[in-house]
Amino acid sequence: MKGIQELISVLDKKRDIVVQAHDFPDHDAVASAFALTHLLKVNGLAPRLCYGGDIQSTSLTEAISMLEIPIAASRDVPMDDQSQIIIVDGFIGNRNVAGLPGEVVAVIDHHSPPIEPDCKYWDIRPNYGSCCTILYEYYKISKTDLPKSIATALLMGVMMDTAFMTRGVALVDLEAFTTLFFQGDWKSGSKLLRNSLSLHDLGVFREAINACIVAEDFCFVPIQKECSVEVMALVADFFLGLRELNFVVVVQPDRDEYRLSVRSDDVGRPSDIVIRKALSGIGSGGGHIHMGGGSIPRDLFPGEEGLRKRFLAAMGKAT
Ligand SMILES: [Mn+2]
Repeated sequence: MKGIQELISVLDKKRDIVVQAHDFPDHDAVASAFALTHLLKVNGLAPRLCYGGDIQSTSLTEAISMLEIPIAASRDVPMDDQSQIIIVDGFIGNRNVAGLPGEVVAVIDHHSPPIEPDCKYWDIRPNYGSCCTILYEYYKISKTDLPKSIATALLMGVMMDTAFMTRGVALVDLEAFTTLFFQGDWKSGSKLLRNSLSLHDLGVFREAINACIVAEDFCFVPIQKECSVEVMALVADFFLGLRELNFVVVVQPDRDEYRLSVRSDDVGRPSDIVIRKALSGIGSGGGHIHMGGGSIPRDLFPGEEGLRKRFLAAMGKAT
């Protein structure tokens, strides 16, 4: 089993260490980065903590201030070619998430990797429901005390990625959930997660309900309104909750690209495999069996109907 000591053994103590959550991070990514930073500090290192892109989620912004997580945008963290970057919860290839300077030395993730990482240390466990569960095990194995704020952050990450223990749950996620539930502040944590939406988001739902195209159990939802990654994910969850639907794709324009959120209730059509097939040659995507995401640059976008047909073909259905 890999763990914190194996990670530390590949780090150069004389060079900067930066723990980075993926672009437009979610609760799982920020909590994993927060927990890892503390664990490195306990071991005498002085890592900095950052994320790529922006934080678009209001509930995550609130969690960061409630738990006093010292995280900053990558662009505001001084980094040079000598910086050692550790990526958590979002490995997209052997380059930095936000394309910043520095060397990616380690990856800790629970998404199936697009390619085998080419770095000194990697610990990828695609069968885990959340990256926070991996960090929970790092604490457990190294017998490190979990401060309440970190236990709460990890608990929120586990609850978020497994949709409160209803998706992609491994036995170890249940163990992490049980332990963290009693060590963290589950009341504040779950309240924040359950209140992720606001009245401002209703317009997006209204548009999604009007625009969705259903073919058997597949629902394609093109949205024109700009919205956050989090709201898009909640729209996808909403449609998957409709009894007749087992596969959902939400697509939405965001500046110079189109973003996608995918959900599947069918292990025969894993989100990550279907999205990679559907976007082959025009974009990139990944994720897990039950949820996935991706993007297509605007100039390669095949149009809404073109994209819907690509998904139908990727699922082996006649178009
Ligand atoms: Mn995750």
